[in-house]
Amino acid sequence: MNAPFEKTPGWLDWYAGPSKPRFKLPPGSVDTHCHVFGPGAQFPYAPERKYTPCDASKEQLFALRDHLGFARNVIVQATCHGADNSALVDACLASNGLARGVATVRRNISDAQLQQLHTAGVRGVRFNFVKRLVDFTPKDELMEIAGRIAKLGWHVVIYFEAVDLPEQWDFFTALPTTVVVDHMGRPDVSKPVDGPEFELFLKFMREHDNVWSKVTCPERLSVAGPPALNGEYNAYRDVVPFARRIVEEFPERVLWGTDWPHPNLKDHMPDDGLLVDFIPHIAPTAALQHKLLIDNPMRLYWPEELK
Ligand code: 0GY
Repeated sequence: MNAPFEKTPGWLDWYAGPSKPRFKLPPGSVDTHCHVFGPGAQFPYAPERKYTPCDASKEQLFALRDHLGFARNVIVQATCHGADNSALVDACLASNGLARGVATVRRNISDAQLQQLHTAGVRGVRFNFVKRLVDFTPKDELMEIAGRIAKLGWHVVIYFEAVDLPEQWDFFTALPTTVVVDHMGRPDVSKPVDGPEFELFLKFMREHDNVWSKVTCPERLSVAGPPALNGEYNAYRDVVPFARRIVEEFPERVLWGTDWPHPNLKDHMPDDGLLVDFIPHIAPTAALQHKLLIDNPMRLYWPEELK
């Protein structure tokens, strides 16, 4: 069948044939940030989307999970699907309980629809503040949604750029749920790790113990880039001090994920095996790795299994 959607020009496809990681993930590890895209012929991309991706199906996601050595996934609704969570729900339902979801919803969603999402495995909503990805949603609408999903025990995932944190501070700190920040609030890693911009992010976490961070996306944040020189692992080395700082200061509130299939990367596409090899550089001990990869995600997404 012809693909009904044309990819955005310059869009890079995800990396087929990723390497086997050298770092062996502890059994039960969770990839807490990944997406499914379509397939567009079955789950059409949203009319209001800002990009058209290549397809990335649930079967391909689950194959990557097994290849890398993860046990579970948390599938995050990508903006190209807008507030139509059908592909996400389909993937969660097909996962035999091994995938949870983070959805995008609007204020017109009914309580019954929220309950259906919950039954499918959704445990959070995502609020996106990255201007190239979404149009502005009024804060009163977001706060209303946060209040409703709090009653289901869900959390809010926020995605924003570091420069926007001061402007969003009051809103973020008023959210009534656990708040999970995507990709460490996208620090500019060409600035010092002990400079004022990243310090504000640390203060955000320090002063609000409901705030968690995904220490994800070195490939998106790195200026140094991916190559492993002289056979030694040094990919995305400029991101390491930022992620490690968060992991060491807030070991109970960090999550890790691949971000497969890596939307909107235009210069290079990461080898997901190499991304897994990044983990011991930011979580250098077995105890930190266990919290990052198993204890924390299980507490947030599968708490019933810990009882
Ligand atoms: C990510 C990052 C990006 C895209 C999205 O939902 C999305 O479209 O999140 C991005 O372009 O930075 O987390 O996948």
